[in-house]
Amino acid sequence: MNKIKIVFVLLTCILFSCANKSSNDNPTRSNNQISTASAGKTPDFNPDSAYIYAENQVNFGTRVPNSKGHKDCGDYLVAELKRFGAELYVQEMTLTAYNGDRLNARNIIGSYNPDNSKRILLFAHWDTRPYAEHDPDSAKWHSPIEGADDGASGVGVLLEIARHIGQNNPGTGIDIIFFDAEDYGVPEFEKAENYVRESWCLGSQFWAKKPHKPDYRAEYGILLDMVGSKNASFYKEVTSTRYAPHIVEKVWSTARELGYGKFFINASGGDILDDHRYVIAGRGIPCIDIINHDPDNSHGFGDHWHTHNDTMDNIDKKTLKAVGQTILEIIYK
Ligand code: AHN
Ligand code: ZN
Repeated sequence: MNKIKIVFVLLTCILFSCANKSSNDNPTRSNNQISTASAGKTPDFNPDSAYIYAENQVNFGTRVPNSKGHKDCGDYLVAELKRFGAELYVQEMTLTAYNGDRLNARNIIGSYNPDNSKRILLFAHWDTRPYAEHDPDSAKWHSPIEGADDGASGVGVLLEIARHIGQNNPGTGIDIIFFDAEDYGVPEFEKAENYVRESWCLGSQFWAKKPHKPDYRAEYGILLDMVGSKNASFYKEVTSTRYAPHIVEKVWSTARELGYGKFFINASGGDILDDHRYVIAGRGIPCIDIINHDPDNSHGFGDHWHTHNDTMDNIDKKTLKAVGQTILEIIYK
């Protein structure tokens, strides 16, 4: 009798683990089935995929608004988010740059579980800077940068996160926004009196005034900016700590628990003008910025920042993994 019971229990266990496995591997989405299967288990972020998603962007060439590289890369990002099962919103805009240039721009938005009122917003900018004003060679200041770290890394990590969400529904509402025209700010070689703070982050400024859904709400937002370089250090950015201290703590402590304390430094860094500011100010959503900060550099960023050295050679899969796994842990736990 007891033996029969044991065999029955064993068989039930085996059956259940098979059921879980097959629903995990099943790419078609059915909310109940997949969220049960995924409960409590964070997927394994694959840094090789994130690296390839960054490299694919760089291979389109520089992604300055109005260029062919920009158009092609935007189409690629739309196709990837669709492939990963997101519901797409593409916000097309004509923006005016500090110098009067008219920029054809797109904010590319992928949503998961669009009807869930509990939402997390993840964002990064996908455009690249038209200038390289920190390049040691001043003859090259006026040409656009490759932006492997500054642009492609954050988007690459978010695409790998989208792939997991599409395969393994966490249940929570997730919106991934690739903002355009973040990096068209007044260059430092312009006269100081021509400096305009609002020349940065044009895509997020547009969205903050006119979100893809009226009255859009999210519990909180996380911006990834320059999250790919070797030995990156992410300090607790000042605006993030002011408006979303609980999210800063949650992300930094999660990273530490996962063994990524070398990247996520338990100290305050600079106060950075970035897309998160406009999402906080315009929508009232508490947001943080995970951004590589170098306190020893006069401009506060890595040596390759806004130079022609911002290439895939500086991208390290260990950094992509630290950031991507930490965000997945936050989403799934
Ligand atoms: C400024 O340089 C004003 N803010 C940094 C935001 C940025 C530029 N992120 C990437 N490129
Ligand atoms: Zn930049």
